[in-house]
Amino acid sequence: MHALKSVDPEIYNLLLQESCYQLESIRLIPSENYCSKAVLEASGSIFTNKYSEGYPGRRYYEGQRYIDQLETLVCQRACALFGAEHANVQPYSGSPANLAVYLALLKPGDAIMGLSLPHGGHLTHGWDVSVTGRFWRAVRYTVDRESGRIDYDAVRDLAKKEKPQIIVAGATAYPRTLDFKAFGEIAREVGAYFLADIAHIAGLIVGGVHPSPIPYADVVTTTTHKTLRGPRGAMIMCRAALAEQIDRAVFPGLQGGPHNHTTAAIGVALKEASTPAFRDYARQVVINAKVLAEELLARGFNLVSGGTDNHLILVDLSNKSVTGKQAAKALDRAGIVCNYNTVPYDPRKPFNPSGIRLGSPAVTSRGMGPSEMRQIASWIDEVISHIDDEARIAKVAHEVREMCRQFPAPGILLEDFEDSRPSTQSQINR
Ligand code: DSN
Repeated sequence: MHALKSVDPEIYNLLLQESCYQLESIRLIPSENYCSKAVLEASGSIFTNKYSEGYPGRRYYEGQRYIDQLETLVCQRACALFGAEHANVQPYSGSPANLAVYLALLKPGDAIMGLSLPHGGHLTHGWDVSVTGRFWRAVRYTVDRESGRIDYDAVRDLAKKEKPQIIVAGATAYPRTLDFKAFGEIAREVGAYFLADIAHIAGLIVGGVHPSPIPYADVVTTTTHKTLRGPRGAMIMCRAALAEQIDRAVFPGLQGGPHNHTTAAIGVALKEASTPAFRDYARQVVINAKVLAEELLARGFNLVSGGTDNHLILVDLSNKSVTGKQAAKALDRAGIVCNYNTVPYDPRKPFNPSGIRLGSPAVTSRGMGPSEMRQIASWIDEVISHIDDEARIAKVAHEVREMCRQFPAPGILLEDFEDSRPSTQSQINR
């Protein structure tokens, strides 16, 4: 980090502080993770210097002898890992990937049917404030009020009534296994395309602990930085028959030049995700989430759907006399980072909802296991039960830092910085 330090000490210092923060806190935001040093090296590489609008062998710029090889290799890795017929690795992130699918397959005003955002869906599955709910007609399915789960008969009835042109299966806050086969059948029954947005669970799918949508979906989108543990980016996979439409929608339909440094880093992540060690990782993510869920249940926390099948837990704090925002902020002061989140049928507003969302991908990447999950549940309970007791929260923060020191975070080496380790509590801006 010599060059960064001498050219821009302010950014260097923020990077150092963020590195310490990521090292010394328990990161439970389920969409976050730690990517490897190798992924970071590819992401921070000189591939960023090159423009390459177009696709391998069909570019609008010369000088593509290595970039063409790079993109071809990464697409091949994606197809091999997921069993897809075609992959496009150019989308800048998950939202543009989903937009590209709609641009490719829908006309303005067609209907997108997706899981309602407050029930665990995503903005780009047809929510009002998103372009996807403005340029297209949004049809929203929900989870069942009692079970907290998707009711596939209700989804089928809604699809038959509304006749959407595309049905989206995918979520940001749904703790249960998605039945992609059922979604595929419903889409076929009503003549809709089926898009599976697997952003949250891509790593679980390639790790063999969540069923794959590939046999059932026309198109699959995913981000690459969540359970897949790659750089911030996205991919679209589809049947060969849709390849040309999808590719034309990404470029020139929506985007200009691909971010080749990101393509390279996605390639590294896909290689890492194809190893037996990654399958072990995915299995452990699910085990850790289950243990954390059980420990929270034992402490009187209400979990949406009663538990989890995947990497994610949605806690409804209505019985705890704290809001999601109060809880998330107090936990952050204790060094436990999560996000406040609406729960299905939440009477509160999204900016101060009733829930918090927790996930196990990042802590599992650090090698934490069931005994650490038990400890984390105990700290969460302690903080939420003593939300106004700053001394108690500071005590937990100290214990959290002590535990974090025993678990190195992939990709973060303080030796990369010239400065000695800052005395964290004073320098980390919590
Ligand atoms: N913002 C992501 C999440 O936190 O789930 C989804 O895109």
